[in-house]
Amino acid sequence: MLRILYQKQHILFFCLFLFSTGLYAENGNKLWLRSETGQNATVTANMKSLTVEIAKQELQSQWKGAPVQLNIVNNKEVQKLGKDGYLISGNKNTSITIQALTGKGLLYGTYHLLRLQETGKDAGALNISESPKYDFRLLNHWRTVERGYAGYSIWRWDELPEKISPRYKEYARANASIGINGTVLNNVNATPEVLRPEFVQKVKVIADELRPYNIRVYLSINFSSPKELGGLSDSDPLNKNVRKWWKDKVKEIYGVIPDFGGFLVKANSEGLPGPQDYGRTHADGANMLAEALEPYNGIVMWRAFVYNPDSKDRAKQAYDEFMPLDGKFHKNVIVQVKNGPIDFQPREPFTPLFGAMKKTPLMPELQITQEYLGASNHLVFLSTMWKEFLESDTYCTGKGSTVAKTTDGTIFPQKIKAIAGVANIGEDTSWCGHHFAQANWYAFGRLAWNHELSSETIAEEWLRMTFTSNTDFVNPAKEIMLESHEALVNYMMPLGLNHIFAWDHHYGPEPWCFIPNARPDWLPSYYHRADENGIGFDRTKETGSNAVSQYYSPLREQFNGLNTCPEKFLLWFHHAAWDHKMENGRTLWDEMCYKYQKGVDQVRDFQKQWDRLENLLDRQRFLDVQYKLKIQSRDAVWWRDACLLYFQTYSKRPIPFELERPVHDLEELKLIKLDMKHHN
Ligand code: BDP
Repeated sequence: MLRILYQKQHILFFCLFLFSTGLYAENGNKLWLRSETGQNATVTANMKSLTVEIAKQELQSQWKGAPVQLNIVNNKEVQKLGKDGYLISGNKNTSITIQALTGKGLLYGTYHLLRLQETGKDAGALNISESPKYDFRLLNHWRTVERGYAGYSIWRWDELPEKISPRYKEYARANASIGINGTVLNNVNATPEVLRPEFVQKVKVIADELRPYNIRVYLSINFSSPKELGGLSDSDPLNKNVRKWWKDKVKEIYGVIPDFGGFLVKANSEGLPGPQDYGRTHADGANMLAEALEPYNGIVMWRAFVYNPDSKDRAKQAYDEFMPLDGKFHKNVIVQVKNGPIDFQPREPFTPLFGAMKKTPLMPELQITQEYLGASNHLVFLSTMWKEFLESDTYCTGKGSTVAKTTDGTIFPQKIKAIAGVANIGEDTSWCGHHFAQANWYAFGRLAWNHELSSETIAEEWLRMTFTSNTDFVNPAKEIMLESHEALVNYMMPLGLNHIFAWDHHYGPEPWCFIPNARPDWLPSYYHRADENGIGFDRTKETGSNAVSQYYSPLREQFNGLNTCPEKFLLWFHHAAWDHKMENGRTLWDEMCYKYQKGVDQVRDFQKQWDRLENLLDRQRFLDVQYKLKIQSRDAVWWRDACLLYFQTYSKRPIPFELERPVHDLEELKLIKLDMKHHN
């Protein structure tokens, strides 16, 4: 006995030793789900299904309170909450009941209860009633790795259908825990190959893995598939053979995957085929697919990411192409629109289609992966950016018509209510390549469920679940997160600047980039328009592209006026003079210098704040984040120097003398060529 005790003590000391020396590996693999109790909580359910079983197991292994009863019920109260909604009542010290219309509702309620426990909010009487704002809460996976910076795709297509990676289930669980219920498995730049029967078999295996967690699978399709794969003479949406090909294909898919979700389509965009190749419209194309999917309740998500090299203003094109089609789409079509009119830039005003298309449901497409926001190297919490977008007032039905309300059914009666996020998930042990990038996956799910949650709440939840509830850690870490997006905007593209990245990758600065014969709209100068007089893209009514007219009053007047335009969008809408007077009295040039410097200072502060937290978290994650912050800090200086030194060749003004001086030479910076292949 003594010996055993002695041994036990040894083990204990050994564990403590590992912990204190940091050998105990915390590699981020567990995400925000790390609350095993080692006990077996009492959980009963009034129904059996795979999904309810999962709910039971989650509670049994993690719940620390009184017995939980899971009940599927069918009364008015739960009916109001829809198929995904739930009620939680009771008290952690006596008993708890979760009620829902379906097993999915019980599963979501279960994760809610566990979240309350993990964040220390499960005390007292519980009386919770929840239902999601969007019915379709989807991740989009972009091919194997394109624009994902966390290693290879988690979908191991080569090994499927024979071999099933354990990560599929872990992925499903993580998503279910934050309410995500759909996933588009392949890139929007889709090859026709994905519709081959062999590929559909692979998709089936993933669908089977995800289904118990209430996650449906979808595919991106290539519009030319009937021609490329089916051997037809064309893929014209009005050709009856083409229509039949799609009907047959859809039937075949549903024969294998009965709850298949539908198609995501990128057409006539960046060189991909589409209905316009045959003189048809986006609506012709989308409706053809919608008809094929309708008998099975499948949906079409048709993307509005379109721009032509000859367009005078890329930012206007989606509106110009899609507005005339309003009301012409089938009822199971939803148009998927990026948050901003250009392309997931550090900051953009919202795409003016939101609120403008009144008879067609729109779904926001957000980007969780940080394609233009420092990839997996920079700590940037995207919730604040997404909230800024979702809370933007479109004024489509007067004050208060926010983007969120134009898409979640509040303003327009709409059959499909959906939101998508381009995933940042890869094979990396930490899933996302940066521990804090997990927070963006988490935040997307939470906002898709309830866009009214504050970024602060989301950050706090995530920190407590992922690291510790110790407020000495949580509060400063939260401060960093909440400030991080603005910091990135400052050191990369303040005041409405955008798309001044290096050629062929979207990581470092190259505002000077010039490639002979390149599409003008793929060059930074198209966006910044810097010259001796000033900088910025003139989108005003009088002298510019008049993109402002795509917004409702009073926004359009506000954006149109040089002195009424919010300064964060100044250079988005105006070509402003270098000496333009800013609100604080500085000239535009000086203010730009101040902003870049501020961004650098903010990241340096993040470093300081992070180092202070050293003893409050595990060693491995502390060091990982510390290392990434160093990169971010160096990158911020790189951005500041590159942009200021280059724009200075036009402004011909000094960097205000009280500010730090550049530490690089422009010529030296021009020589940097990053190989982003290894990032991809
Ligand atoms: C751009 C990406 C490109 C995507 C495209 C899209 O660079 O990889 O294919 O968006 O959204 O941001 O279709």
